[in-house]
Amino acid sequence: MGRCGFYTAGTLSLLLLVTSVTLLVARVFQKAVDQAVQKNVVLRNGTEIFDSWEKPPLPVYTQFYFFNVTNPEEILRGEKPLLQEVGPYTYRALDWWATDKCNMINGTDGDSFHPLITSDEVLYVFPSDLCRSVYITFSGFESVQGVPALRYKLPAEILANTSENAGFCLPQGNCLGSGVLNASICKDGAPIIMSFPHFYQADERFVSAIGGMHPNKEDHETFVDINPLTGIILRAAKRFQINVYVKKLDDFLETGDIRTMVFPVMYLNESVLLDKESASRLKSVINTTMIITNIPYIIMALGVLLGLVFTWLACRGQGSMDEGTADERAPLIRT
Ligand SMILES: *[C@@H]1O[C@H](CO)[C@@H](O)[C@H](O)[C@H]1NC(C)=O
Ligand SMILES: *[C@@H]1O[C@H](CO)[C@@H](O)[C@H](O)[C@H]1NC(C)=O
Ligand SMILES: *[C@@H]1O[C@H](CO)[C@@H](O)[C@H](O)[C@H]1NC(C)=O
Ligand SMILES: *[C@@H]1O[C@H](CO)[C@@H](O)[C@H](O)[C@H]1NC(C)=O
Ligand SMILES: *[C@@H]1O[C@H](CO)[C@@H](O)[C@H](O)[C@H]1NC(C)=O
Ligand SMILES: CC(=O)N[C@H]1CO[C@H](CO)[C@@H](O)[C@@H]1O
Repeated sequence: MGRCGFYTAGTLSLLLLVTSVTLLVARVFQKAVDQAVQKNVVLRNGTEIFDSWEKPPLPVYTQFYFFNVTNPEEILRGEKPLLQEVGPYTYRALDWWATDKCNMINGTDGDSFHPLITSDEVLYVFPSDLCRSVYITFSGFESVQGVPALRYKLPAEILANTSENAGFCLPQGNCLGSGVLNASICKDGAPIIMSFPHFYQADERFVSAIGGMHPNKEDHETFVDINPLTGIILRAAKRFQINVYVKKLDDFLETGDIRTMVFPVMYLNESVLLDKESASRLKSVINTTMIITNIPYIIMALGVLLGLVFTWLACRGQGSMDEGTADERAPLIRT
């Protein structure tokens, strides 16, 4: 009986260890999970996730901030404008915009962000308000309502005065500087200049030309927190500012003295945040996949445990065998 258990434990332990290593090397469970995620999370009509995302559970809020001019007469006389931020005026974005196309949060429909995102990826999006496609890059790990997320940000290079962006300077060669984009070409010729709020990440001269600009990362950067397993957006804030290009027109007495400048009109912040109920649903999906991908380690742990039993049996067997011979020797001596 001891001998049988001894060999069973040894063999089983070896088998389990070999199995677990094989499973790990072949990434069997990892692949199965990845496949299941791809099949179920990618939005196709009929899957549960499609139903929930078709009527988006995450409300998109748009907050508008306007700049109140506090010294209009002085501006006309050529002085530096002093602006005061007023707001926010908050709207549910889907009630506000006529079409979904106006939302950068287009990513939530699974088009822009695929499942199984890794941190070295660069993701592309097309915010229609900017009239150009942009990319976001990984910046750090976050947790949204307990759900793990990768934070992606719009890098400063997007609006920087670089050779890659030279093609956006219209007319050709007429670059305005870092942090501003002449969007006139896609705004029916209106002198619209896009930037980040308060000229965040723009050349200092844009900030200092206007009184009341206080750019800061916390309030004015654009970011999105994505769950890497599912590609679902957990939290996001898209923030940009609309400015008009004001030009000194010598021919008009009224505006003859006004400065030439990029004049802020308003900025907005479109934001979403995963609600608690969706978070707990997502957490249970993530936990299930975690357990499944850890099955090889569980098998390995069992193998190690049995190996310990085997060793223990082996050592004890050695001891009892010595005792046995001693016992056997004893009567021999007696006879
Ligand atoms: C999804 O499929 C159902 C029938 O299978 C159809 O009635 C519905 O219009 C489809 N929805 C979309 C958004 O394609
Ligand atoms: C804007 O500024 C004017 C003074 O220039 C002031 O009377 C008005 O109340 C301000 N509006 C808001 C919304 O703060
Ligand atoms: C933009 O960059 C180019 C080349 O680096 C430079 O010559 C030009 O002065 C810059 N323009 C502005 C407005 O900063
Ligand atoms: C912005 O671009 C338009 C053409 O799209 C051009 O006519 C205009 O002069 C540009 N504005 C500035 C300030 O460079
Ligand atoms: C939107 O951004 C503004 C500043 O730009 C900030 O004060 C506000 O809290 C943000 N709203 C949300 C919901 O993140
Ligand atoms: C749901 C939604 O907003 N879909 C839009 C995403 O963006 C593409 C263009 O990039 C539009 O064609 C879709 O209608």
